[in-house]
Amino acid sequence: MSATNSVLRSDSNSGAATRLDAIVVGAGFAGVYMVHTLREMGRTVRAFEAGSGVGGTWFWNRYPGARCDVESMEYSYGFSEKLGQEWEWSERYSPQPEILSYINHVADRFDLRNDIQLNTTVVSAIFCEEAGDPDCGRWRVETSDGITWTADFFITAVGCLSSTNTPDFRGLASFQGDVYHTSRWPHEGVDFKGKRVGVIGTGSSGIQAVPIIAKEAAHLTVFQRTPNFSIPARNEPLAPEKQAEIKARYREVRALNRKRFAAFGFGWPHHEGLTFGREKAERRRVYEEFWEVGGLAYILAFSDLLLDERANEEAAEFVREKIRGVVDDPEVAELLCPDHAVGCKRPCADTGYYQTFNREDVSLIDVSKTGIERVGPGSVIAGGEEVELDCLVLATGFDAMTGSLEAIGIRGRDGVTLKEKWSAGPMTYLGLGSAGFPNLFTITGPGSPSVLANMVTAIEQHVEFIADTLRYMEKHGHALVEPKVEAENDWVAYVNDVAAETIYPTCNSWYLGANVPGKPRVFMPYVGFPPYVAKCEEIVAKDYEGFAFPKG
Ligand code: NA7
Repeated sequence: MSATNSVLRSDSNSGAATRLDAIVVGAGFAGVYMVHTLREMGRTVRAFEAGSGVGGTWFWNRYPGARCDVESMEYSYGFSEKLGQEWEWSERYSPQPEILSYINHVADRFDLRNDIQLNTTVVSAIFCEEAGDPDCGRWRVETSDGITWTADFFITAVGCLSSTNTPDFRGLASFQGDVYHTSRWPHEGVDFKGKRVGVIGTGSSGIQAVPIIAKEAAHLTVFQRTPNFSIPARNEPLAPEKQAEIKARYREVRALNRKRFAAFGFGWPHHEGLTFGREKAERRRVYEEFWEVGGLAYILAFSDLLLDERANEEAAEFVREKIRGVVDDPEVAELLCPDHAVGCKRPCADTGYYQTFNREDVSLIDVSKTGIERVGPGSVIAGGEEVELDCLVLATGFDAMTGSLEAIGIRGRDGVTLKEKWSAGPMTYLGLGSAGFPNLFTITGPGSPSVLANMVTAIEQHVEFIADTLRYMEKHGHALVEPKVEAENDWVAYVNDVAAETIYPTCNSWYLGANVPGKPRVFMPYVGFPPYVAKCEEIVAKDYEGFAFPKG
């Protein structure tokens, strides 16, 4: 387990089995910090990344308008005070290229590139348990370059939104024009000038891309299965004084990050109260205040907004009124008004989305009843219409939270794959590991807050939990760790019970796997980052309650 054990590591990739302390899958925010942390601990580690660069989601999602919906000053690492102080963000919400530059800067600044192998996927990862196998008690990992590696620990850092969801639209292969998926956008960009463009999907990616594509294209048609709530982002340049003010309080703010959903609250109003504890006029003033602040803050306008359906409906109706106020054509406005609870699907933060539908050269087609019926060589047939198109943009999202993990080919005890074990929905303890898969850690795995928290903060908490666990194991002479079955079952039930207290399970969302046909309908993220952190701390204080440390 220590660095000195790992003398067989080869940087030359000569083809010989290569022995490491840990293998990490992915080099986005999670993989990069995991590699850094393990190296600081003196462990040997190699991360394998399918992309030709680091950055994960920010490497792949290069569609026009791609931007983070968490504020820049918050969507960054907190582990290094110096890093935080020296990096300057230019806008309130960072555009994708800036976040990609940041993570590249981190890889260089901490000299991590030698331990990150790009353009490489993990083909299989098998936990060896045969007595007599020289790798018994270790992971044997095969990569796409034909090399077999072994490691004590196998750590996934694959992100929650990385496995692309490309629906099997009838006739898609016959389409003669170009087809793009928002999460696999060409690096050289796309020129839509003079083109008739169709966008399928109105989640965050579609909602960010639509206003920009509309400005360029000859005509844009948006195919909408379900409207989503979108709050104006009110993005703006980040004033140097504001940045300096936050940096002066960085330490305090980073600590707050783990205690509150949104630590900064710079410019965010903060109300503890329940919706109906106030007069109607006062409630409207609060919604208006949050609307003006912009972005995801809106779903925190009142503390029961995600808990009480009646409270939620009032806040949702306020947004519908705003949509009706912006969109000129009342029929189009009605189509754009969601009828689910606000926040049930992740809301979007947009720049000019609803206004785009006032353009003469933009049409909206409701496919809620028909779906996409067929794609022809030069058209899409949906909603009872045939629309002629030169190019098609699929903004159809991801096989979220489990897709990338199940694709890796992870095999634990008795040869069982993670995919088999999770066939009725993901089974994890704390979202960090799964019984029967010793020394496997899943950073921001299903069952942890992940996408319902600030992802970077959630990642840091998980990486540090894993690092502490490795230290604990070394101190106590444990070679293996895995969740106990009972603890895992209880955790999964608890995650579902917590979600059942909220509005989250009341609509079809990727949180539930409802966007992917055939996927088990299970609410995957744990609702509540601060209680989760407290729970993890309690478990550690009780000598890793719920984890077993089996003897080889
Ligand atoms: P999302 O939020 O999953 O959005 C995907 C969109 O594509 C959504 O409107 C879907 O409609 C639509 N979709 C998916 N499959 C189909 C089919 N078969 N036919 C028609 N329309 C379809 O993905 P994004 O990439 O926009 O955003 C993901 C997250 O990234 C986002 O939440 C932020 O956290 C960042 P549906 O709503 O399922 O009816």
